[in-house]
Amino acid sequence: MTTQQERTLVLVKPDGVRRSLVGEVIARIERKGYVVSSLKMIQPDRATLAQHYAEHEGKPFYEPLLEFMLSGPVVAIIAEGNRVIEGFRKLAGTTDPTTAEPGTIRGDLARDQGTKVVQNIVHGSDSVESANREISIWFPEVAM
Ligand code: IDP
Ligand code: MG
Repeated sequence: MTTQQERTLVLVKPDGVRRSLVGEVIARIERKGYVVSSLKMIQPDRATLAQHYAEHEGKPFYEPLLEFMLSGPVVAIIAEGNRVIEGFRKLAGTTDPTTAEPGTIRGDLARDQGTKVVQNIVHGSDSVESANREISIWFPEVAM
């Protein structure tokens, strides 16, 4: 690789890890042609999650979201490729798994659980700025 490709931060959330969907998520990233360049399983602490979800502080689902994300390990992934930020968001599907398109991770693998927070298997950065910020939170050891 001669040029620095775009990077995104993907999390397999605790529901995805509990349901043994880590391999499924990675396979979809790789089959699309993106490259997994960093990978780790972590039990996140509250401070890390508060940083990661800072934009949602104060929203009704914020506390349930943090509780859910604290409920088990997550797998953090850096995926690389041209337009990977947009591309992974398309692979993931829309936030609500009930209406996420079949063929997407959320559309194929998740459904409404009747909980206060939507459990939807994955997180993916939504912009270059978010990706840089989130990669530095989850992978402080990886150089930007
Ligand atoms: P995204 O993950 O599709 O980017 P965001 O709006 O950034 O969606 O929300 C972060 C996460 O918070 C979602 O993935 C979902 O788990 C949860 N969430 C978002 N909106 C709601 C809601 O209206 N009710 C319950 N949970 C929500
Ligand atoms: Mg988001």
